[in-house]
Amino acid sequence: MRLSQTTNASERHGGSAARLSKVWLLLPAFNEAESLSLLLPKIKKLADEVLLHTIVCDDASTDGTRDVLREFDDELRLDIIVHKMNRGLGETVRDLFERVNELCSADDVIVRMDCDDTHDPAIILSMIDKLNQGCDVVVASRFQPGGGQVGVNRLRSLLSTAANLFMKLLFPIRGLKEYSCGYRAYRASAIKTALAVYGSDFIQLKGLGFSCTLEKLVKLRMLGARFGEVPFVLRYDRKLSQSKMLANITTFGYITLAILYYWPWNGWRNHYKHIPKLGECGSAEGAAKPQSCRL
Ligand SMILES: Nc1nc2c(ncn2[C@@H]2O[C@H](COP(=O)(O)OP(=O)(O)OP(=O)(O)O)[C@@H](O)[C@H]2O)c(=O)[nH]1
Ligand SMILES: [Mg+2]
Repeated sequence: MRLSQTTNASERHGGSAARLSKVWLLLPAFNEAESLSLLLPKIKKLADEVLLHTIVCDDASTDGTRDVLREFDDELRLDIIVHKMNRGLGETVRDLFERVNELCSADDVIVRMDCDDTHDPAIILSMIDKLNQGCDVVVASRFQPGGGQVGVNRLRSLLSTAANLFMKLLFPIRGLKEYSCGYRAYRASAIKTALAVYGSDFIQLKGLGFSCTLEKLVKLRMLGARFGEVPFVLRYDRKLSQSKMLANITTFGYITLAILYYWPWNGWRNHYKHIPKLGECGSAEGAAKPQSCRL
């Protein structure tokens, strides 16, 4: 049933959505009970269109997030990782990527999105199409024609534009304008290779706010990943939970990342110069074995 619906969805989206088979949705959640009860029904709708597996990491929420997840568990067959202590976004996303790496196949799709109901799951179909056009990473971008943001105040919008320009200057990536949005789709083969090559250093900046979002782009760029974007409207007007983004720590994290990358003595750009590029590790399944790709 689900597979045949995938075909219908793919027909509506130019016939290519089905080529990459399963979609693994990764949700980092910290005190998102209210938002999750609005978001999960939308994810349920998407599950009628594609073969979807959802993995949630509840990072020691105290607001009933777990109860909401339990409520939807039957319908969505959620895979839930529970942290006993709040560990922050970096460690949560690392755990999600490591879990999905164990479960997925190389020709699957991995999507990571926020749980705060500001990201619309419906655009995942166009992200898959873009992956099928040859990208390894597709970013939901406010800066593509048709994209934008609703309900973001001027100061925040200015800071976000400045941060994105800063990142673009320091880490120019072809095909990319949106650096700070965590809503992205990845070829599972790219994530398998990244984890094989970098190991637990794929996400190294764990205690530094949301800088791990930029770090993943930089590490995937060093692997020769191809990037693309699809237009995306950030619906900040729907945000019920408080923002957990600590601007000071995240800014400090961006600066730390730039220093680690450009550091003249064995900074990342030299240290990782000779790593195998995507597609050079044999099959992606082979790349998942650390020994075959170790530096
Ligand atoms: N597991 C975990 N998730 C977190 C933590 N902080 C934030 N998150 C989740 O990470 C996602 C991003 O957090 P948001 O507060 O939406 O941050 P943001 O989207 O960068 O910033 P906003 O623009 O304010 O929404 C959400 O799904 C949060 O629930 C944390 O400490 N642990
Ligand atoms: Mg958010």
